[in-house]
Amino acid sequence: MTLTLYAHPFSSYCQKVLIALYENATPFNLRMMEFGDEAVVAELAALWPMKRMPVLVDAGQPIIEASIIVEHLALYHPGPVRLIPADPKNALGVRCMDRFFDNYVMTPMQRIVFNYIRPPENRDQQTDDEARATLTAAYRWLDAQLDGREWAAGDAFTLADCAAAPSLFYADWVHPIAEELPRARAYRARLLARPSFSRAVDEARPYRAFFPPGAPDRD
Ligand SMILES: N[C@@H](CCC(=O)N[C@@H](CS)C(=O)NCC(=O)O)C(=O)O
Repeated sequence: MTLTLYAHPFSSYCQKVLIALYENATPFNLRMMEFGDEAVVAELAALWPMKRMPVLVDAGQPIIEASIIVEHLALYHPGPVRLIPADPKNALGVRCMDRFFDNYVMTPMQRIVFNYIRPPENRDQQTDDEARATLTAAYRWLDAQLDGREWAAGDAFTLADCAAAPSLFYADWVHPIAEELPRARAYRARLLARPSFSRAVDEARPYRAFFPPGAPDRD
């Protein structure tokens, strides 16, 4: 078995897949998407013309989209940590939370960051306001969902937590989770203490200076 992951350790969607790989100690080769390395960008573009990372190559076949890569790993390279529950009804709940984190936490977080990357005269206050409003609502909803839950979809660590960890990590940097939402804040802290994510965070530490709006002096 040879798995190759096109990824960068600081990328939130790449971390989502790295967590899944680390959870089950799945062996893989990292094809590092180094800044400014045109050769690796050309390789990625040949695999996936959208040029988005991560892309997993399994036996010559490119697998795209972080959620689908985690599903692929659960199906073809399973390990002791079942990232997709065997019960289809429980799996639906996991996929619902995975969509929540991608659409309502990761996406607005990225909007704030991409808006910031623009030249100052092209930055758009409305984009920033709308993204922050989405994050505020998402945090509140999440806090209620987490009542009685250790992990995003229940008692077990799943795909939903792979999505939650990097999205909440970076979202809290650009738009902190309010103190009145203790369950959401404690959940983010639990994710940071999980060895798979703690490893991903440590591997990304050297790149913090590249976080466009500036990384806070904390995890
Ligand atoms: N829907 C994609 C999103 C992937 C994505 O946005 N990747 C970012 C890094 S976190 C990327 O490749 N950015 C490079 C670019 O935009 O050119 C997934 O779930 O994998």
